[in-house]
Amino acid sequence: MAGFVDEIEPLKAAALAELQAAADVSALEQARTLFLGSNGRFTALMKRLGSLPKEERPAAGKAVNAAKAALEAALEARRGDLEGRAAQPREALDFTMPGRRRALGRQHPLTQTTEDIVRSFRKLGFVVADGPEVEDDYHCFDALNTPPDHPARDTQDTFYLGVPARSLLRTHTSSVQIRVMEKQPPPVRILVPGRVYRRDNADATHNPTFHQVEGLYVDRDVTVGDLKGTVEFVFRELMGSETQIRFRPHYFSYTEPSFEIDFSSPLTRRMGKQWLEIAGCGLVHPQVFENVGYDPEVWTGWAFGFGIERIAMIRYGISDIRLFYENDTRFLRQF
Ligand code: 2NL
Repeated sequence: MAGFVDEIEPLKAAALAELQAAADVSALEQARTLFLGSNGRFTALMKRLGSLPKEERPAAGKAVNAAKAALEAALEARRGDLEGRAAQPREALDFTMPGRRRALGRQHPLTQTTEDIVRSFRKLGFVVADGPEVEDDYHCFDALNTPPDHPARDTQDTFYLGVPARSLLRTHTSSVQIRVMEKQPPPVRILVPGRVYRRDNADATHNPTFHQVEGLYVDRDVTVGDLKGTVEFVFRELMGSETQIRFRPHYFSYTEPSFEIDFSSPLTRRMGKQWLEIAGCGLVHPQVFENVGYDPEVWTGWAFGFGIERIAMIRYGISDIRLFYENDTRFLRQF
């Protein structure tokens, strides 16, 4: 008995080594025959089981069967490896096939329009500033000289968040200009593009969130002439060299005097209009300068603001603002 059981492990180890060493399926079959075939070495060992004394047979049988099961499992695993390797043919390469065309992405029409606006103002020495979309009512309204009972502050028009206290979603990017002036002394030449929020229902020309760009210029002896020349330069760059602009008197709490800006070009005539209202502007109100700590006796400035969607709609002939937010590639592909 001792002799029989002691032979199992070395024989199993030899068989496993042979199976592992087989480099292909036919070598594996040879190894199998050598150990597990009807005349194989392991089979021979099993045949000797019957000649053992009866009381030794159960333990010896158990040991030899466990070893056989291990060998069969190793055999199947090795066969799987070798067949898997053989089943992968070398990739057939056809070097005459045409290449796969890669679709080129493009920028959203609002991004393109914003970048065109920024590019024009950069030529005049303006730099881009940005700031928080979640604002407080001081930076969005009070600092801009907006009276406490002004309708823009109404909960019907502005998204108030409640937490933190007095917080709201900015209704214009003027709040960023206030923050810049609080932090740096004049002169200032900044451009602030960004997302703004108003409680409007969506329709062809309104959306509760849209984009705006505002500009601010502060220095000594700044005039309405500087303002008008700047606006004209930028709109000609943006809307074509035939563009004309005109200023109409208006009222904003943060500028004095204030103007609405109309423009006229082949684009407006395409829309059946001689003049289209496009922006608002004015000379910065002395109270706004007081609020940020600039001396209004020394410093003068102008500011303007307009909607980016509106500019893009006119440039590209888009009739519904909601198309900008749907991310429908059939729309976006066209720009
Ligand atoms: C519009 C056009 C405007 C401003 C924005 C501004 C910003 C500061 C001081 C003074 Cl910090 N003004 N921005 C000025 C005029 C017009 O936006 O149609 N708004 C309702």
